[in-house]
Amino acid sequence: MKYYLSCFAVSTILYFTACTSESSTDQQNLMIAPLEPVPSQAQVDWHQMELNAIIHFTTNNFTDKEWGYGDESPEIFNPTDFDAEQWVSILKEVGFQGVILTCKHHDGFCLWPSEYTDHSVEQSPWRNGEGDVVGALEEACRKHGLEFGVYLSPWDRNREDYGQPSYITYYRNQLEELFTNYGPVFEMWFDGANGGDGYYGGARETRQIDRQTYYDWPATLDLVRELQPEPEVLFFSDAGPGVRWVGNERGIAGETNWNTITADTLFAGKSGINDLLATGSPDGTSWIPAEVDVSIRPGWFYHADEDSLVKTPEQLFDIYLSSVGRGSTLLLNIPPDRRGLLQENDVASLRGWRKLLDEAFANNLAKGVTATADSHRGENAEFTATNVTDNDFETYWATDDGVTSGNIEMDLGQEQTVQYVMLQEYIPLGQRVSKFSVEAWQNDEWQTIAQATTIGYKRILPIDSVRTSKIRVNIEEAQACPVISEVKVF
Ligand code: FUL
Ligand code: CA
Repeated sequence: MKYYLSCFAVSTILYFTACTSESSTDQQNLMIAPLEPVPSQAQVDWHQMELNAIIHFTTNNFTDKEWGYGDESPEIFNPTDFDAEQWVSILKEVGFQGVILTCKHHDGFCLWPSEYTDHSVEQSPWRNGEGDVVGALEEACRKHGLEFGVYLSPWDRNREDYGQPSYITYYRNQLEELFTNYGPVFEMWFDGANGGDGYYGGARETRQIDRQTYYDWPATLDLVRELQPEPEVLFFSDAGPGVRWVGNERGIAGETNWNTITADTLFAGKSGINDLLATGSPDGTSWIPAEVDVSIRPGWFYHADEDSLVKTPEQLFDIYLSSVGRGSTLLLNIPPDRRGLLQENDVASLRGWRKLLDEAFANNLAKGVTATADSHRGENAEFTATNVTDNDFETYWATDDGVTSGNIEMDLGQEQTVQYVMLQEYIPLGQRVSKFSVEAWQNDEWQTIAQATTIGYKRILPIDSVRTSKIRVNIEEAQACPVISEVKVF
């Protein structure tokens, strides 16, 4: 009896041990290895913001210029009804998550009372020299729950010492002021325009700097990282390292849009560089997603004669499709007018645009429907196709390692008119899909209604109004097993 008991005990222990070790091996096999490079948490958060605004405001408002020469007197800066709360409340209302301000544009005029120069709001009649645009906007952002970002032009046409080492110290001192007094900053914009003619303290001449060496960017970025260790600041420039320029100012990301790129391939003057910025490269060594910066008006700054040229809600909607709809974040410029308010036409366009977005994407016809796939990872419930219709980015359908194609079918329950299909890859594990198509069930067979390459954080495919009861997504090619968070149908 004793013998049997102990035998039972031993075998039970062995049995449980075997089970546990077997299931942990299973778990290990099911775990999806990230496809490097992958985004940092700050980059994932940035992708999820989708819509950010940039505000261009300075003495240019009062001279009607796009690039101030640097000899503008601070006396001319005098908005009559400045109200940063008006900006932020409207931006929030229409869906922006963050706002970046030109704290200093190429003309050198500072929108905050910098202790390192007199060329600032402090010398202006606005609020008797007591005003602070940066502070007012930052405060309004915090109050309304928007992220705050800064643009500080490296090129400075006002500074006498632009081109010399002392200017770099000046530039860094100003970054320190901004990050210390107005942080945390979610994104820092380093503009690519550099050198040329300017006032330069009265010299009125043309100055060239060596773009590769003059600013010593690595040291400047390290300084900023020290000033703000947490949360991570995303640095925007032509080549990142946080976010890259998309290569045009028309609001258009590449139809193929990899978040990955090899930064070394991006040096000024290389031909085809703008195309590369728009598409990225599938074998890029860093995660540096493209940001689509574009202005709601022809210019970046406000000009009364452009009041009739504000982009229409329909134009903004198209820009949304070619930016957010191609896996980028949109950075839309809205310049306040001479009063210091967002102008009525811009506000009307923004609201009209929001209405179009809400109408187009209000009703996800695939929400909660049963989805089936030709296979799913380990035949494990954690990776079933139904994960793509649960409206949760964190749950996904995935295939086994080595399986780089597959399809997901969604039964919409009844005939519906489909105008957009939206897909999302679970980018924390890397960007994978390089070719896919969408089919609709029509006249008892599958008809291809869209074909595309990359997905990334979000891909929206406009469909020519199709009536169908079933949609099938075919992942045709991927760099590793596809990991799809969501498929939505509108
Ligand atoms: C460019 C600048 O030269 C424009 O004035 C504007 O600030 C735009 C966003 O970036 O490089
Ligand atoms: Ca999901």
